[in-house]
Amino acid sequence: MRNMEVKKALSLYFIMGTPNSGNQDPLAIVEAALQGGVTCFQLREKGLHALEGEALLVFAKKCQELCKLYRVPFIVNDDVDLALAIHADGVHVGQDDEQADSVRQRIGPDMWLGVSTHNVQEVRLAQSIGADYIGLGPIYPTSTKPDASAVVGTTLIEEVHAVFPDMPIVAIGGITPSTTGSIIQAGADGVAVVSAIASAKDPHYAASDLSKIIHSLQG
Ligand code: 3NM
Repeated sequence: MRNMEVKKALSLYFIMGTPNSGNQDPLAIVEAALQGGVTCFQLREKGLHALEGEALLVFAKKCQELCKLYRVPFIVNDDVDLALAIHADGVHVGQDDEQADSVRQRIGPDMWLGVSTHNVQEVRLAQSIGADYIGLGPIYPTSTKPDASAVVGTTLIEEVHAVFPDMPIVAIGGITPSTTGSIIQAGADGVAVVSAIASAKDPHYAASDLSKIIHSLQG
């Protein structure tokens, strides 16, 4: 069942673009994260010196190849044209990106659609247009997304999980190994992180540490 497949993939959802890689090789970070046990990868190429055009296409294909090797879904943030061009497994959009209902029409029924949400009303709308999962955040303050909206805390996870028990939920924003437990306990199916893995001294260790914590809680 697709819902279960999506929930499983959300367990440890790694998000990255080249601007998040500091002075490390971005592809090496992606591979280390996959080796460490991330269960989904999203290419989010945003910020200073973000790749565009052909360079973005080439990088996206390399990320996608790595994800295929590790049998992990490959999701593209925002850029529906890119996702369609390379047959990504899914697309993730925010509230400011292309309207989610038009994205669903463009990508068809098979590709996964994820939508960033910040309150119950946005979750209801996301569900009505056929989102496969929702991102909920920022749970904690984050410096990775300068235009992030107000911090929502774990209480919003509990609220959304109570109202939409079947909706796959991934929590995002400032999540670290020490806060992962409370997020899963609040009802999220997983955690989405950028800096906890991309900015770690050892991304492989960081991913496997998070993976162990999540698996110990999910059983
Ligand atoms: N979206 P980090 S917060 C990409 O609240 C993104 O929708 C957010 O990065 C939202 O794990 C965020 O480094 C950044 O805090 C998450």
